Amino acid sequence: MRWIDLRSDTVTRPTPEMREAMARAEVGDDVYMEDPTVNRLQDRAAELFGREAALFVPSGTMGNSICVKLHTEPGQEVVIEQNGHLYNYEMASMAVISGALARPVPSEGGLVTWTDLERAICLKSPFRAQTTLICLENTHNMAGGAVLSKARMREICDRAHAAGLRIHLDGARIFNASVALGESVAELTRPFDSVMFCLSKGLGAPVGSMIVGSSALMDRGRRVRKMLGGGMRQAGVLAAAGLVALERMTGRLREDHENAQLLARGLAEIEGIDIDPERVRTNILIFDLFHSGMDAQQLSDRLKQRGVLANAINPRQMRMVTHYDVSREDCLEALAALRQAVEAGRH
Ligand code: TLP
Repeated sequence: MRWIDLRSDTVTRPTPEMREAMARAEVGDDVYMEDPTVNRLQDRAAELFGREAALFVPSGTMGNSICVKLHTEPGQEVVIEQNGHLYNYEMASMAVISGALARPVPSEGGLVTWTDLERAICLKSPFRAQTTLICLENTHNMAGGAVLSKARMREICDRAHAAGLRIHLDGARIFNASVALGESVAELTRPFDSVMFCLSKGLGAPVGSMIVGSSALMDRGRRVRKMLGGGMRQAGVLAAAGLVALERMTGRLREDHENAQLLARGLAEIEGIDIDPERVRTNILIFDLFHSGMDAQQLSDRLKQRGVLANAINPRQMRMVTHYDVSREDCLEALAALRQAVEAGRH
């Protein structure tokens, strides 16, 4: 059976060009920093982000974990939007690896403001742990791929720095934000102390993420990566796919956004499903099916019977993510399956 897999953009398989680049990759031992392909990928990422250095890491989770560790001491606080990935979906890494306490803050639709964050910051107190780090996420996964504007990020970074805080960006999907905003990733991320972005989501690489920042920070990051078991050896076979991802796959993200729009508009027409297509700006859509009388797991099961995979994120909400391996035709097919599944649920 050929699945239409809308569970995540992590499910993409490497393109033929990636496979070829992987087969041909020149390699060396990256723990000795002697893998020419990893070095090229790191140089290229640093260049694209206008930074001194970049570090190739096995996953987004490890990239975020390294950055939190670099910016905090045990017993300090990290302020983060309450639905942030780093707080909710990284196995409490912040607490376990860094000994840091997450201080989650609510926001309107995931689009956190300085005012939201400021309330939670504690610089000096005889009782409370000191805040030293703020983490932002752009695009915001669990806010349905919501996009923080350049101006908003700039304001938050400037104010955080003025307060003596450091600021990290979980930019797993920063290229989606870049396409949606029409701004380069360098421009968007310049004021952050560190940025993590993923090669293995919308960009289609099989494995890998990057962190970027100053040379001094990345040197320390390399040591933390080793400590966490992320020192890879002939990782050039993976980096080769990452280079193809960076050079060839960023421009086409627009198609994923258009397909997400198509899905959102179709979904909005199905009775019992609530979604505002205007709020879908990138490749993630989250919709509510409370009024359909079905719970999200039931709908997920019914869709599966019709060849469509999508995850329930709670009993009344579902998430769909568009990517390189789903076409416009697939999205139309998925919509037909959704209509049938919701209709069947009514009987
Ligand atoms: N997100 C995955 C799941 O973990 C939910 C997905 O399917 O969307 N930051 C953000 C914003 C992410 O969305 C993810 C993965 C990560 C970090 C972690 O990246 P990996 O999976 O490479 O560790």
